[in-house]
Amino acid sequence: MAQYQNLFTTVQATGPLHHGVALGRGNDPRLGEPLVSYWLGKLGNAQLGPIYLGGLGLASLVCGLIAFVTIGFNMLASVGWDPIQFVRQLFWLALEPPPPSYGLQLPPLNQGGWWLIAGGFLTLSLLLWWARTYRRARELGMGTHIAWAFAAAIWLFLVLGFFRPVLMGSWGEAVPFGIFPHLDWTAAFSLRYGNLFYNPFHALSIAFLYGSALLFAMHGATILAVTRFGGEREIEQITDRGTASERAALFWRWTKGFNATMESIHRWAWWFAVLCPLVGGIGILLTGTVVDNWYLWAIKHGVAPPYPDVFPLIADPTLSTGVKP
Ligand code: 07D
Ligand code: 07D
Repeated sequence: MAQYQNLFTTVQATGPLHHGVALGRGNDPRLGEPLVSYWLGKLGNAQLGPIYLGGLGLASLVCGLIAFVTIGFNMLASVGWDPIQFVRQLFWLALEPPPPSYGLQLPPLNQGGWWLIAGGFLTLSLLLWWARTYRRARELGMGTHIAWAFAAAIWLFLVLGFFRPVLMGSWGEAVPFGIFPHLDWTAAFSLRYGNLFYNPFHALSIAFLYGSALLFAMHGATILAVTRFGGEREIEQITDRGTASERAALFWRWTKGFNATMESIHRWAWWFAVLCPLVGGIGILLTGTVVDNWYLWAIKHGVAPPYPDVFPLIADPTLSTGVKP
């Protein structure tokens, strides 16, 4: 019997093109005529468009573009406006926040002023896009689960670039814009605060990150494995449990004793994904504000073993320099 092979093959069911449900008062018209793309159909739905842009979408894109162009031109200026060097060094280029000496003041444009402007527009763009996800879901009569999951990511973003710098009293605490520079910041942040591995919220965040990948793999695999019984029609299988969800449930009950349901698995996925940046943001907010050195914190709380007594007592190196962090 031929295997129902569905990992590399897709069933492309294309029906008549449609614009979607009618929109009520106060909505803009949707843009563009829908078209069908065979290659898009390989990834998802073959129908492209029409798209709902609306005021929020437009405003968000404009703000995002201003941020993007501000970052790009500052990077270009940093290589003397040489387009070749711009492309060659792109991954290493940065738009840095103001130096610590400015605190939370407004610095000159070339001393981090551009960074503040770009960050402001990027933040506006994200918040506007968030409002768009909220409003579009409402208009469709959906729950607002997507908007709240997105809000969890925006929370971490705001902690990194706004809440924590404000609490620390300096924009200089924030993350630079740039591909490798933001990784350098991440590594330096961990070192500065005594190794982020000892931050329990970082550990929790990692557990939710890895857990998200595991749940995603298990769920994707389970549903693909029962699509031959109609398992991908998840809603039908929730409200009227058919042979697909019976088999999926039995598989997991047999192999690990416990099974999620066709509905609860999505709750698991949502919480794991949301908790990753949510607890992560808590961990970052505590760093430097409440805890100055996670390694010493871990020793104090019996998480990490102290060095044997033969070594001199360890003090926080940042304190011994006389520089108040
Ligand atoms: C696959 C959805 C699509 C999104 C993509 C990213 C931009 C940046 C650059 C204008 C999963 C679009 C990229 C808009 C354009 C400029 C200058 C999402 C998918 C394809 N990081 N990070 C990346 C951001 C932070 C860290 C890649 C953003 C923190 C590490 C990409 C933010 C810390 C590594 C990127 C942000 C941190 C990365 C791939 C904001 C701690 C990598 C992202 C706004 C959390 C990886 C070279 C991806 C890499 C990577 C974007 C914040 C650590 C450039 C927009 C400060 C350790 N980060 N990041 O696929 O390859 O996400 O880096 O907060 O190893 Mg980062
Ligand atoms: C970045 C949320 C913001 C993004 C938004 C989207 C656009 C538009 C455009 C599509 C990702 C913006 C979108 C702009 C896109 C287009 C076109 C979410 C973001 C709003 N760590 N670490 C984490 C691991 C170490 C460090 C989290 C592992 C070292 C710092 C995660 C390891 C040091 C921070 C994680 C490891 C270090 C983190 C991120 C291993 C470096 C953070 C979760 C195995 C030497 C962040 C509490 C997330 C955090 C973070 C994983 C190691 C530093 C779980 C697996 C010890 C400074 N690390 N890490 O959801 O929350 O990010 O920490 O070694 O700030 Mg870490």
